[in-house]
Amino acid sequence: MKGLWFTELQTPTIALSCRVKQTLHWEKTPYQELAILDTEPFGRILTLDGVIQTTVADEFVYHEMITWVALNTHPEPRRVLIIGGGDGGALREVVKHPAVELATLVEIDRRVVEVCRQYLPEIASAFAHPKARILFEDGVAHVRGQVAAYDLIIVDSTDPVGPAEGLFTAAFYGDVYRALRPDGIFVAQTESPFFNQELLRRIYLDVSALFPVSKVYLAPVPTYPGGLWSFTLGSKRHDPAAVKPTLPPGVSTRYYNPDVHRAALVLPNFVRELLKP
Ligand code: SPD
Repeated sequence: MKGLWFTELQTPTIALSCRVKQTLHWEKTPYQELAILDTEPFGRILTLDGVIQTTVADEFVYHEMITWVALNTHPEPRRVLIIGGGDGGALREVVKHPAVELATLVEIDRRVVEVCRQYLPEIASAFAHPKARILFEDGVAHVRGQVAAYDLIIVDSTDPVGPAEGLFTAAFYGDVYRALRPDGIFVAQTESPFFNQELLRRIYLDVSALFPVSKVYLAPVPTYPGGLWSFTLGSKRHDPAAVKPTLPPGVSTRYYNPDVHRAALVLPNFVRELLKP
């Protein structure tokens, strides 16, 4: 293989490699190793500790699906909290919704935001939006201090190792429940349904124990392990499978639409089995 290649060891026995045109940025922040690479197949990519977080080629699927299923389930999502999401993709989607008055993004690592603003402007396009409030602090601590403060809480985290570990615990989900308003909705990225089955099952059962409505839904993200990604949603009142999702006028998306919303909630048998109590 000629040239420079980036390789992510996605599981102990599987790797994804892609050819790199140029390393645009590399640094060690106080939290992690951060790189922006320009790659042949995916364009610019953000990696943290050697793990692909987002690519300009497929980010729209992930960022639309982590936001719009909940945005379109809640009748009036006025106050939205995003935990993590330092590349800005989830924020870009949330501020599109006309009902959103304030989108608070809590990111522990300031450098992720600064570097993405510089190198990934199409993803990091909403940091200066008038509805956006950016806090550089620990998401777990932020949520612990809130009571009935948010309509939606979206956890757009890295994998459950290092800085993000606390975002995958039952204690954190309890704090999220308290931080949500009486008809609030929680959604989190919950890894691969092929390679993280125990984790996905445990999160779903923890979320189901708290929220009257709990769902897992799936979307394809080619650069994530296995290519199929899971999201877990807990809702105090509104059921994403029962609502008739419609995109607000003027909002345009590349992947999400109301049919995709409904279809994403239909699970294959092996995932249904996995989630059985
Ligand atoms: N295996 C990588 C999973 C990363 C999920 N979150 C990415 C954040 C993109 N905004």
